[in-house]
Amino acid sequence: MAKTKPAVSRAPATAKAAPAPTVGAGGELHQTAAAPEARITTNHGVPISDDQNALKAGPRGPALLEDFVLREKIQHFDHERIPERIVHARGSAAHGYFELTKSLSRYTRARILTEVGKRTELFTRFSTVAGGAGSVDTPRDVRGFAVKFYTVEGNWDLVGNNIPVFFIQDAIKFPDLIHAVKMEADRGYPQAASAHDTFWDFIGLMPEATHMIMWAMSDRTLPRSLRMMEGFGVNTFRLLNDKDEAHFVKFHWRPKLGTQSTGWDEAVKIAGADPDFHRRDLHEAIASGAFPEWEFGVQVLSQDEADALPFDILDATKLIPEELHPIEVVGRMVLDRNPDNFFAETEQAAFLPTNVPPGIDFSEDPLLQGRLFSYQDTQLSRLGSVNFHQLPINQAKGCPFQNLQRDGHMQMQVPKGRANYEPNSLAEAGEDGGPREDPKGGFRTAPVATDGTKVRLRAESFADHYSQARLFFRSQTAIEQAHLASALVFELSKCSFEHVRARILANLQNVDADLSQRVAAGLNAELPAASTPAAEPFDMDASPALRIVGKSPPSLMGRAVGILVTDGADGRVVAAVRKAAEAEGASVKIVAPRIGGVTLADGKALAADGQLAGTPSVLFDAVALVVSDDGCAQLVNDSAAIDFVHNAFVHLKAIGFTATAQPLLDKAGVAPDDGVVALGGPVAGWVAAARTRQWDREPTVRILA
Ligand code: HDE
Repeated sequence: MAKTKPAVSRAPATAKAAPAPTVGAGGELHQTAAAPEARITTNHGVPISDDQNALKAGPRGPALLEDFVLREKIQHFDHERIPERIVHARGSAAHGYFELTKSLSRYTRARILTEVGKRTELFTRFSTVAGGAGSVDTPRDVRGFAVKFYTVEGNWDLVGNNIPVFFIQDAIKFPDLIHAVKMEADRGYPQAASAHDTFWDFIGLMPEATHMIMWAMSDRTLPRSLRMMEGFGVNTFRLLNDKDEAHFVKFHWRPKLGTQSTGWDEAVKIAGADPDFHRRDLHEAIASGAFPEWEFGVQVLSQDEADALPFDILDATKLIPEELHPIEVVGRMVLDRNPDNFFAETEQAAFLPTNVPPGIDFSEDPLLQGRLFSYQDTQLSRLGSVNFHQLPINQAKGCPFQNLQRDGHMQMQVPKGRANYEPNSLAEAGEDGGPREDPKGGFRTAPVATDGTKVRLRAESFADHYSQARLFFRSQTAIEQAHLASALVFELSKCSFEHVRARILANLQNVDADLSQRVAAGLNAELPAASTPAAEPFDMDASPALRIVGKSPPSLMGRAVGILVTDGADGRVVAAVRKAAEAEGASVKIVAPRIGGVTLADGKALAADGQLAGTPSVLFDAVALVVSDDGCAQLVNDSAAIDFVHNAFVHLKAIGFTATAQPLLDKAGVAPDDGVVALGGPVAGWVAAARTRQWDREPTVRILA
């Protein structure tokens, strides 16, 4: 028998709007709607009187089939999931706008690129590639950077990555690449990791991937924040002006916060501490009004300029060094609004490289050509209907969209009249004849001459697989080269096939002798002879633009600072650190042994943003230790506190400390250096150290290849 409990009333979430909830006979909480418009209904609008109990034959009896309220609710729940994206399943997105600052009317008639000052609404989704939708945010992986501009001439989807080149040259190899990198077919692991047999087996046999591998093994694949990533259209597109004159174009995004990365050990630990690290960071930044911003740039080339390059502009494994052909900044993107609903917007967003407004066109890049088919096609199984363009997030919001396509699953529009074909002469009978072609304003393809014999061949001009891999490696700073070599050692150490490791080393010999020697030494392997390249690599002038180190602005803008406090801490030091960090645009979090916060030396309470064990220092760019003698005496016996300090040190972060924190520094193995700064007086020294990583410390805390 159900027990009868006395009725209790609890404060409802919206105290004014709804009356107090009551507890029913079974102890369940009933929240009653105050007004008809607030009441819960079935999907068909029938008001529901009891959403706590299924209809049963007696209180202890079986449920009745008649209960349409129960059936509808459970059935909808059973079908809540849709297939995740085949690649780029894990993603985070935001709304924002694009503003053109310089007209490209010489090259294009696309209004989004010619109307200076006009703001165009957009939706941008960032993603990892290999992991499933529930995987972590910080694996070593390429990041997707997909922007949907709702232009007045239809949607333009610029579906790019945070790396300007790609693994393969021809779309027909894409399923193989993705099968090789994703979890292995028989065992279902590893999740979101390239460090395994099948990936490196494939890569060793695909020398064209070598340039991309340089990028993938660099710190570019460990972004500190989605707000701190560059973006690239990767494929070569065309711009087409009023006279139908065509130019090649490469698209670029440059983050205002600079390009910044974490270290590998840090990324691994972040994955445990906060699997949603990037998603949370983006959401919190936008919610706090710190709107991420990117410059939008183009490299525009005539056919002659493209022909003069020492590589083929149609080959997506090549970039155009900006020292060779500058990037012209012509606009900016600001992300200023979080999605209201993750599923309806971020999950249902469908990006299509085929979405281009008049004035933008494709090149013959064979990778791009395959993409032009794939994205539309994949939505049919992912979103389940040819009408996915009618979902609010995918609609062409900047302009009307209408044609004579009809019906299909989930048709949400109600087309009027009889005109569902054309040509028609219904107008002559006084009826609506429907929409018509616009030969002048409509999309036109660049009138590019083309002829050729049907062949399955790779162009000779695609044969050089190593020159740009070499360019990338040799353009890096010594720190970045060491990270890249170490990443190769790490990944290949997870590859159990000796013959695959040898093949990769043989390929690396064609990139750079020093690199291949360092990797071989890191594997304790013999260095094999170089593999025979399809085309002899050549040396190019170094491109400093390909580095990350030195590219972030000299401030704490967009970074996170953690202050570890205990009871009895000096509140003046906490306030000084907070003020200095916030003045430079950092976000500050107080970390305390208990979530209820601490009582400072002056008796005042200080609230905590995070509890020590759940808020490790990997979540911050710089830390400060403001503790009392007693507090420190306790922390030296707490591994969470020791790890907090130790990891901040080995992850090359600035550590500010009050003299009272010295025992904790000692226990955590912190040796004094320029980044370990006493917080006795002014905190300017700590701020200066916190603006960058302590690269000089690295050789003392890590053995790199
Ligand atoms: Fe994609 N890619 N891709 N890709 N891609 C998809 O489309 C594909 C490629 C990129 O946030 C899929 O809607 C083929 C290059 C991003 O929703 C799929 C080829 C670049 C996203 C697909 C490529 C990208 C995708 C999976 C080789 C950088 C996520 C779900 C010819 C320029 C977009 C979907 C989002 C997603 C196919 C290569 C970027 C399967 C066949 C090169 C950012 O259609």
